[in-house]
Amino acid sequence: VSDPCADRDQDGYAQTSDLTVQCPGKLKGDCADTVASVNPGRVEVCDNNLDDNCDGKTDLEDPNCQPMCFGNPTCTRTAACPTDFYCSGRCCQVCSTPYVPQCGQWGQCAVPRGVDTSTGCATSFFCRDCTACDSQPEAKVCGTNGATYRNRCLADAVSATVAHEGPCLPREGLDCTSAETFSLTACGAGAGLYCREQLIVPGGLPVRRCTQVGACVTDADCPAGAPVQGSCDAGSGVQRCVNNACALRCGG
Ligand SMILES: [Ca+2]
Ligand SMILES: [Ca+2]
Ligand SMILES: [Ca+2]
Repeated sequence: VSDPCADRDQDGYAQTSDLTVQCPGKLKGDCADTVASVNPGRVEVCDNNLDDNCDGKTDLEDPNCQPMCFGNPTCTRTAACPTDFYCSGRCCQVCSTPYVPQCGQWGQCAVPRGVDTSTGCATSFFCRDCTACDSQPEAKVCGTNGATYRNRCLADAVSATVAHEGPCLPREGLDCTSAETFSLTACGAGAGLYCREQLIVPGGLPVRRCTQVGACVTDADCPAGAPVQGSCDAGSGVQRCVNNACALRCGG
C-alpha cells in the first residue's frame, strides 16, 4: 500500500483527502499527484482539459470559467439565445436597434440592408426613391439577406433575392455555416427555420443562411426543411421551387 501522504510531484499537496490522515508539513487533496501544476491551490485554466484546482470540474464546467453575463443567458451559439439576442463571449447579448434615417426628399423611403450574417441582428437602413413601388400594394417579402421589403417591387429594385412571401422571421439571414448538419435546430429549435445552402459567388464555396422552412430560391433548395407534400407514382415526382415555395410535380 502506497503512502497516502506521498507527494510525487512535490507541489506540497498529498494525494489523500482523508481528514483522519495526518500529513505533517503537507496540504492534501492532490487529484493529479504527478502533475505539479494541478492541486487545490491552483486556479482553473479554462482550456487545457485538466481539472487544475481539483474541484471535480474541468475547464468550462468550472465556476471560475463561467462567463459574467450580467443576468443574460450563457450560450455557445446565437440560435440558442432569445430572439433579438446574439451570442458573443459565451453570453447572449441584446441586438442594438438599427438607426432608421429620416429620408427627407420627397418620394424617398428607408430600406433595410438586412441582417449582420454573424449575429442575425438587423443592420442599417438607407434612403432611396420608392415612388414606383410605393404605388403598388403592400405585400411584404423577405430577402435572403434577412431584410423585409414592402413588396416584391422594392426587393427587385434593390437587387435583393426574395426568399419567400411575408416578412422575415427573426434570424433569417443568420450564417449557419458552422452547423454540422442541415438540421432544423441549426437555426434554433422551434424557430421555423432551416439552414439553407447557397452559392453567392459562382464557382465559390457555398454559404449557409437561416431561412424559413419551406422557402426556396431554386429547385435544389427543396424540400427546404419541410416534409414532402403529396405523393406521385413511384419515382415520377420532382420537387420544384415555384414562387419561392416547394411543390411536388408528378410526371417529371
Ligand atoms: Ca502533489
Ligand atoms: Ca482546466
Ligand atoms: Ca476545476
